[in-house]
Amino acid sequence: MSDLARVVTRFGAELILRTADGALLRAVSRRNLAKGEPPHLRAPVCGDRVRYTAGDGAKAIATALEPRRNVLVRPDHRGRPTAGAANIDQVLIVIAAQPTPDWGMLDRYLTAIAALPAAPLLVLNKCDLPETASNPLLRATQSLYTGLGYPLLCVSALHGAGIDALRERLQGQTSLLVGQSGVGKSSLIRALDPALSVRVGELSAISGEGRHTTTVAHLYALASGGDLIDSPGVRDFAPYQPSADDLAAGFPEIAARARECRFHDCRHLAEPDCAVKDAVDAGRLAPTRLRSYHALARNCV
Ligand SMILES: Nc1nc2c(ncn2[C@@H]2O[C@H](COP(=O)(O)OP(=O)(O)O)[C@@H](O)[C@H]2O)c(=O)[nH]1
Ligand SMILES: [Mg+2]
Ligand SMILES: [Zn+2]
Repeated sequence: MSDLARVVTRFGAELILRTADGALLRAVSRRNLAKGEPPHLRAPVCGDRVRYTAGDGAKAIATALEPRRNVLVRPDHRGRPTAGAANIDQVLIVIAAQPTPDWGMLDRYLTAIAALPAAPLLVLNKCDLPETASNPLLRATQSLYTGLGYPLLCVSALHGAGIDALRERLQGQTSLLVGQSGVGKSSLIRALDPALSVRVGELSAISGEGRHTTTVAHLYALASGGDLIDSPGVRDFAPYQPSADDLAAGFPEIAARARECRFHDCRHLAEPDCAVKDAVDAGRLAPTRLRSYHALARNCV
C-alpha cells in the first residue's frame, strides 16, 4: 500500500517529501514517473503530489506521480524547457517603492500566470516607507493594474501591516512567490511565519546540501495554513512560448479591443483600422501594455 506525499524540493535525483503527518522524508524517484509526458515533465518537481513506499535503506521511493493541476515551465540556462514547480493555485507578485516596479516584467509575470493558469495577487510591500505614497511611478503602477482588475494588497513585512490579511489569502492555497530582487520576498516569508527559518535549517540538515537549498524551489507549510513556494530560480518568470490564447488572457483589455480591428488576425503593428492602436492614441489603453504585448508576441507559437 502506498501513501501520498508532497514534494518539498528536489536536488539531482533526490527528493524531500512531506508526508501526510507533516514529517520530512528523503526519497528517490523511479525513472520516468509520467511516461506519457515530454522528457522535461517526467520527473517530480516541487509541489508535486506523489505516491511513495518505504525503500530498503534510509530513503523512500516515489512510485507514481498524481495528475498535476499545472506545471510552471521556464527555459533553463541553455534555453531548453524545464519544469520549476507544480500545482500552483496562486502567484504573489511582490512589488515595492524600492526597487521601483518594472512594468515589462509585471506584464510577463501576469501573462505567465494567466497561462498556468493560476490566480494573480499583487502584493505591495514596504507600505511603511513614505515613498510608497509619494512615488509617482508606484502610484501609476497601482492605478494601472488595479484599473485592469488585478487584486492588490498593501503590506509591510517590516512593521506587520497587512500581514494578517495576506495570511488569510494564503490559507488552503499553494502560492508561488515572485518579484524583483530586493522587494522583500524573504522578509515576507519571515513575517508570515517566523518559524520557517528554522524549518529551512532543518531542510538543509536533511538534504546535507545546505548551499543547494538556497537556489532551488521549496514548498513551505505555513503554520497559519497554506503552502508557499519560494523559487529563487523563477526570477525571470516569463511564459515559455505563449500561445495566442495565453496572450489574450494576459492582456484582456487588448483582446477586448482587438475584436474591433479590421483584420481578425491584426497584430496591432502597422495594420490599418487597428482598434488597439486607436485606443492607445486616444489614451484609453496604456502604451506600456501594448509594448509588453508586442515583446511577448515575438515568441508566440
Ligand atoms: N522599509 C521596509 N523595508 C523592507 C520591508 N521588507 C523588506 N525590506 C527591506 O528590503 C530589503 C530586501 O529585502 P529581502 O527580503 O531580502 O528581499 P528579496 O530579495 O525580495 O528576498 C532588505 O533590506 C529588507 O530589510 C518592509 O516592509 N519595509
Ligand atoms: Mg530573498
Ligand atoms: Zn489591431
